[in-house]
Amino acid sequence: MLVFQEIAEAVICGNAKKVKEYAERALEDGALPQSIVNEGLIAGMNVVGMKFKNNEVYVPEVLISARAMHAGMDVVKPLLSASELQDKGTVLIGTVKGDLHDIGKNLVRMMLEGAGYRVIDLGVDVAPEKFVQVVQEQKPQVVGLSALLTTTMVNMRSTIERLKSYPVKVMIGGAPVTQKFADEIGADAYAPDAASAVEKAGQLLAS
Ligand code: B12
Repeated sequence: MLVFQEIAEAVICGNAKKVKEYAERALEDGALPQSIVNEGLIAGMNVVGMKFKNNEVYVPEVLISARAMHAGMDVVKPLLSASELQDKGTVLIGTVKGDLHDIGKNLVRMMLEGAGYRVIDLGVDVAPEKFVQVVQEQKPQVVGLSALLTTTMVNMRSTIERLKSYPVKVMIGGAPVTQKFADEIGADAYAPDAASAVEKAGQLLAS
């Protein structure tokens, strides 16, 4: 659909007003909320991520694009959550200690909510003790850890170690994370993107 490309381009340009407008138009035209997220918002943010990596854009542009992406998220989020109302299980999610990146984690949360999971989001810079405390209180079946920095990936290991004595499955993700690293630190699952995170959560809950 052409409108997905328009959404992605508006995210890349950081035009929040246009992202909102195109997302609303896409919905009116019958596009699925998940497709707007995957083919428009995430696709656009991926390009921004690549441009940042290649020094073609800098931090302010990235933040402006992230804000534009959130404007689109605000349009589709109520529909994603309402699309499947059944409670499939609870996932506790957060970005690990020392790490402030939350765009990908928020996408994973929204996709999980859209797929019918109850999600408790602890935000960013979450200490291992905090994960443990909320696991004790809320008894989620799955914990999702996000890290975008090679320097904070180690905090996934310490969080998993502390969660070992609780009946939860841990799923990890974030740009520098790999299946190999997940195996090394004893994570139950790894997913490279938000759509596969939903799949993996389903597998963990079924196992
Ligand atoms: C946006 C961004 C920022 C923003 C963050 C805004 C925010 N609210 O998140 C700001 C400007 C604040 C920022 C700051 C910094 N950043 Co930064 N940032 C990025 C950037 C450009 C994009 C990240 C992003 O949002 N990608 C888009 C999302 C959709 O992708 P994603 O996060 O990978 O998420 C997907 C998957 O990984 C997966 N996933 C994510 N989480 C989870 C969790 C689970 C459970 C699962 C299953 C899956 C999953 O699903 C997601 C959706 O598909 C990346 C470059 C890049 N290409 O990744 C650098 C990058 C991550 N940043 C980097 C750096 C160095 C920093 C700073 C240290 C810079 C500085 N010198 O101050 C600070 C660190 C601050 C801190 N303490 O965290 C480096 C990291 C290098 C490294 N190897 O460690 C990168 C790679 C840029 C680079 N090439 O140098 N950053």
